[in-house]
Amino acid sequence: MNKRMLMIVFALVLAFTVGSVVQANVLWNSSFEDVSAGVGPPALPLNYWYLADRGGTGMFSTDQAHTGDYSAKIVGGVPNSMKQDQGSRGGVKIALDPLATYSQSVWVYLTALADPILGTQIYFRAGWGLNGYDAGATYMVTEANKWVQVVDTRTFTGNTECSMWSVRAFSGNDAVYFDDAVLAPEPSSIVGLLTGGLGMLGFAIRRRKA
Ligand SMILES: [Ca+2]
Repeated sequence: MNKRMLMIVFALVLAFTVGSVVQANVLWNSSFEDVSAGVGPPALPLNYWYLADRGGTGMFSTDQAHTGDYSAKIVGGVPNSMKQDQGSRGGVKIALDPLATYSQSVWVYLTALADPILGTQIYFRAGWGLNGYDAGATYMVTEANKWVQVVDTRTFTGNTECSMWSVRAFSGNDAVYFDDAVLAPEPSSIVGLLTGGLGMLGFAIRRRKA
């Protein structure tokens, strides 16, 4: 195998490695199937997830599940809100690239609509440090008693001291179920990274030849 072939193979392996690492969902226990003892404050025994200072109670539940056996059930709280964050209060740090474009989504099962016409508001938010928050994304779910997926694409603009990610439903005292939450870089971000990586590789090769 000549040097050029080796370089191409190396580039492909690099591309594949970077691609697989970057594409991963950065949320822990995103399908709520790991019901072992919770990491984080004992107030919310959802492994890797906890209530976001909004009251109410949170639990793993087999009442409803979008996939597997479990979902996260939140009753009460203003709003019904759960999150993962950087560990300042015992949570687990998630790896958020503050400049990347992310796809964020969650499946929601509402047991009632907060407003019979407008539906129930779902709100995503990412944050940096203790008080730095990105602009949130708001959606209205207009159907109850079925699983509905809420999807958003967003470029975060926070600083590098990330991170926390939360999802909320403004559903009052009606039970809300969440399942299969995803926070993952968009393919365009991956393409950007790959292009940059391959560009640097080309630059390195040219430098070697020069
Ligand atoms: Ca599940």
